[in-house]
Amino acid sequence: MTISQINENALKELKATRSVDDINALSVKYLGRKGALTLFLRNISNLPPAERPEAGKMANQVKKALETLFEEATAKFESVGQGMEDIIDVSLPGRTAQPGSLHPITQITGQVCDIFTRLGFNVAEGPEIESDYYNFEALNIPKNHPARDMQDTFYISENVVLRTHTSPMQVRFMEKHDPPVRIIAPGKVYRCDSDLTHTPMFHQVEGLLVDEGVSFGDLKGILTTFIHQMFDEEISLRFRPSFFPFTEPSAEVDILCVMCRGKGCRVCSQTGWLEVLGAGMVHPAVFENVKFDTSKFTGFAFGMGIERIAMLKYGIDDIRKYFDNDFRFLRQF
Ligand code: 2NL
Repeated sequence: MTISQINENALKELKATRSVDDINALSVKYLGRKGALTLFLRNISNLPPAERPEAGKMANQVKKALETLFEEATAKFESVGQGMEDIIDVSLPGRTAQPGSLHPITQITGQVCDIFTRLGFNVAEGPEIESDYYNFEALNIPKNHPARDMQDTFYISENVVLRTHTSPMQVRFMEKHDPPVRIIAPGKVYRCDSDLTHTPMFHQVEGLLVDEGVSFGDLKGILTTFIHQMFDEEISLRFRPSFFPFTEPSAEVDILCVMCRGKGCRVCSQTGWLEVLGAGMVHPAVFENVKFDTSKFTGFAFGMGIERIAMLKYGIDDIRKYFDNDFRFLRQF
């Protein structure tokens, strides 16, 4: 083989290298102890004397050039990490980031807010850490009332709690705004309770409407419209007498079971009805606390658990699924 053939072959093979290891193997093949170029140099003494100087000069030039090229190629592979730019197929489709989506509880909260916004309600906000006054006292829940018991309320200090309902936002709103008031207050609430149907943090939406001449009939109308829009027009409502310290009269609101439509099933415990809301006419004591004129204004209020609405809407039987953060569950919404 002539020196220029050796040179050509070496250059051709250099082009096909993909890694530092490839370069090392090529270096051994051409420049190593038994390498093509080494053998050529060793055999120069066998050439006719007239050809030796030229052949020697050429062979040493090629050797130097190859040594430089191999070094450069090694440096290049080391700097780009084993020649990634040759290995990466730029024509492949990219791996896109998984787009996120809203948590099912956030989605249901949004739907509830949308329905009430269209009915003329504004959305109120407020702190999750509340004073004893806004969480209890202003809502006619006196000291020593069972709802204040240590086992239900997370206390931060003697007079500071994690809000146990979203009502304090409405009290704060009424302190700052004169009637008419039409608000809903969605958000996280906290109770020291944990089992199949209770988590220490859950979500509520409460609503409040105050104006002249507001009646229990208005409450029934608004809640009926809400349930028909949230579920469907065929779902009837049932109001049962109940008690809350902050409403009088008070009612629990049942809806026809959305699973069996009243026939009786596991979800409604064979009753045909589901308890989904609490409501009532705002207690005068609450109005007095926010200095509303009770001779002029009346109002209704209601509250519901978002997890419960979401469980019924999606047919989920265990509330803890909403808090496990299992993507196999969350991706379905
Ligand atoms: C339930 C029951 C209810 C209210 C919440 C309320 C708020 C103010 C004044 C009067 Cl500022 N009432 N809220 C009234 C009745 C029931 O919630 O079962 N919630 C999950």
